[in-house]
Amino acid sequence: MKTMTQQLAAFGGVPFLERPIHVGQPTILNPERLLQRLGDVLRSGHLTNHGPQVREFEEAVAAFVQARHCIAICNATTALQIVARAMDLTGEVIVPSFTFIASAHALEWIGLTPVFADVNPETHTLDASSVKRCVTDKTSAILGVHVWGHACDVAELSVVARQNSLRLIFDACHAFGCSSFGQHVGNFGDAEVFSFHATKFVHSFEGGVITTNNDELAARCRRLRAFGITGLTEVADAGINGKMHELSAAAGLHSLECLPEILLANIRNREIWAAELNGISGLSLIPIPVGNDSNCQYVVAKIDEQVFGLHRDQLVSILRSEGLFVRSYFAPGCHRSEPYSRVARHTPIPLPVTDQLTETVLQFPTGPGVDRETIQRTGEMLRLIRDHAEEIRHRWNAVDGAIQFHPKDPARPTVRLREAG
Ligand code: T4K
Repeated sequence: MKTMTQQLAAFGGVPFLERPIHVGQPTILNPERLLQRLGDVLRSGHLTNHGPQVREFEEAVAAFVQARHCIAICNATTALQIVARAMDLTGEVIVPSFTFIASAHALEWIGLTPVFADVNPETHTLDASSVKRCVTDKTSAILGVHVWGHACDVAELSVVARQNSLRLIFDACHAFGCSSFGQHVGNFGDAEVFSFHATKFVHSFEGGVITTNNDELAARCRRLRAFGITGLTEVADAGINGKMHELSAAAGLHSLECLPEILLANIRNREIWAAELNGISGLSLIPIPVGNDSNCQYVVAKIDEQVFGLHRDQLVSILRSEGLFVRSYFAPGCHRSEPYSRVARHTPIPLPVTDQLTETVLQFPTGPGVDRETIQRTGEMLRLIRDHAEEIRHRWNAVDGAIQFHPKDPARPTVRLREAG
């Protein structure tokens, strides 16, 4: 246990974790079973193009989220594009800036204009009143994001969509297995998109799905994901290759089998993180919104710099140097990222909540690969850091911000120089 600030790895001490742990570390609970599934696919000779694994995966996901249709896609970014095309969206689509950049890029890549609205400070999801302020005669849709698995305020967004004749889509990439007031995510709006990227709760290495209860929309999405081909020689639409392949679907099926165990680990870890952060003034866990059942895939906390004594980026750097690879998703926000920051039409209104969250929010690792002891030892370190924040600021300035990074850190996080206070 570290008891003095000079023992912190940032200032030359020994990192507490030689082998780092990551936010989004992929989970493979039963490698033998997965290898068996992958081997079966290879031996079958059916590698892609609507094979049995993809069909089984689609059925399993549809049954799990209780949606009428599930269309498997090679990744969620492409899935968002296929949905937008299937709806013939034009002009502007209102989307939160506080999301992974793919939510915006998916639209930009197919010639739509992402227009950024602000989010609710408690849930971090799209704020309907902010959305209203962004609607113009060019707006064709709203793309809400169930960020951290927090379901958007679907009722309010549906009203705005209806009143303005807009389509409503949800980026549910963080929300597989989540529900809101008893209804599974996957059934909201016109369509929802899940990601099964390797870093997600349930994963297929790379992958995504579209879920919808709209038969016509589902049929068009299916067509668009496979070149728009409808028969041996007939082409009905300008489609793309967005197919998921069989190995991916097999991995997804394996991951689905493991879901109960992963969920239990996530819930257990969240409770341990909550206990450790409790009482650390200036650092608080973001609560799961009322009415939500969460997959607890993200453990999200917020730092109050005035109370804690350090900026979020300083804390992130200090923890990363210890081998605890925390993240600061989604700084700096899409509206402050290229190419959107250069073009005013993307950000017609101020986004004060987004600007605040992108400076203050951080995520801790979780999943079955993270154990109680690691979280508890991190808690001890967080208390040491908070109790010695002033001394740390002085040390930080003494080394001119040139703190030590963990040898295995690929990120070399942005170091901010702070005035000694
Ligand atoms: N919408 C939202 C709201 C999203 O969050 C995302 C994706 C999308 C849309 C698009 O979905 P996809 O098109 O990807 O299906 C990661 C993921 O790459 C990305 O999928 C995810 N969101 C985002 C939130 O997180 P990075 O840049 O943080 O990934 P990376 O490479 O830093 O991985 C995280 C950590 O996990 C690394 O530190 C190392 C570890 N890792 C990662 C991979 C991939 C491993 O140990 N092994 C691995 O194979 O974006």
